[in-house]
Amino acid sequence: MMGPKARLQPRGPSRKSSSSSTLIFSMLIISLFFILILLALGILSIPTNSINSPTANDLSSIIQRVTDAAGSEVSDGGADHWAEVISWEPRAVIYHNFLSEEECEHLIKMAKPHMVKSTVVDSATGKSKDSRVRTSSGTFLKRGQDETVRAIEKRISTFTFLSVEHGEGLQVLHYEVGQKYEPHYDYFLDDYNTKNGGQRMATVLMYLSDVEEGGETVFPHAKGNISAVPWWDELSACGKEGLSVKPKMGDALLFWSMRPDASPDPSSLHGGCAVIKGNKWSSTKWIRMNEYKA
Ligand SMILES: O=C(O)CCC(=O)C(=O)O
Repeated sequence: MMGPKARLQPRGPSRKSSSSSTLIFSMLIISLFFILILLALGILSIPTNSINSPTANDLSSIIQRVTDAAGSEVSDGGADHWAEVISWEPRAVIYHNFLSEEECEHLIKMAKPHMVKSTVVDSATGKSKDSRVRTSSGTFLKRGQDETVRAIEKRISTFTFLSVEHGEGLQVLHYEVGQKYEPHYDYFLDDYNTKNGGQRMATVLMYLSDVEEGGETVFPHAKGNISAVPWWDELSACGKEGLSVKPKMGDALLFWSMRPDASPDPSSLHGGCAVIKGNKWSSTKWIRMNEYKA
């Protein structure tokens, strides 16, 4: 039996449990506040599938699929394939390890016996002429010349979304020490050269060799912070005159000579800096607005 002192009281929330839930709640609010500050400062980021994420522009699977679809025997040794947008004016992107070493060697081997001094287009007549602004040597391969060329052309078409039939035959170029190509446009200023296929709208420049020094592809009228490229310190004086790409065997540079409204883009002015040390081999694919009868 309970005595009068042991009478039961109705139970209210105890002081101890209410103070601990206030503490937990305050800690949650403080943590949330802290996370918001870190997000605002950019120290923390929320994972997204945006184009800035490394997986969004990882091209390994596309390269693999294109290589398989084209039935190429060439293996790329598991190289890393990825795209890097380097400029919006002009629109330009580097596809890293676009070609395998074997493909680069194959193009050089096919071209070597046929190299002749490079020419430029005379804008008055539209005909080719010898010039001091372009001192390299080169040759054209036929579109679809062999299995390797077909595989490369199919891959270019996949990455540019432009059909193989709009492409001129690949041109293979060789620059020795001192040789260069002064800044120029790839689009034409005459009517003669646009009869077949219309204007050149895009160019894919593939580097078939590394170059020890010089030989950069330079865009002197590119907009933006040209010295922000990670390879700035490795560029020659000519390379520092604009946005530059350092040749690396297997890499491909895609840039557009036409704006999306099909007007010529003056910021696409580009040239090949003189090679200072080593040799430069490259291959160019010019892509027209319409079908190009090869
Ligand atoms: O070799 C280079 O870097 C530039 C080549 C070029 O401008 C071209 O082929 O149109």
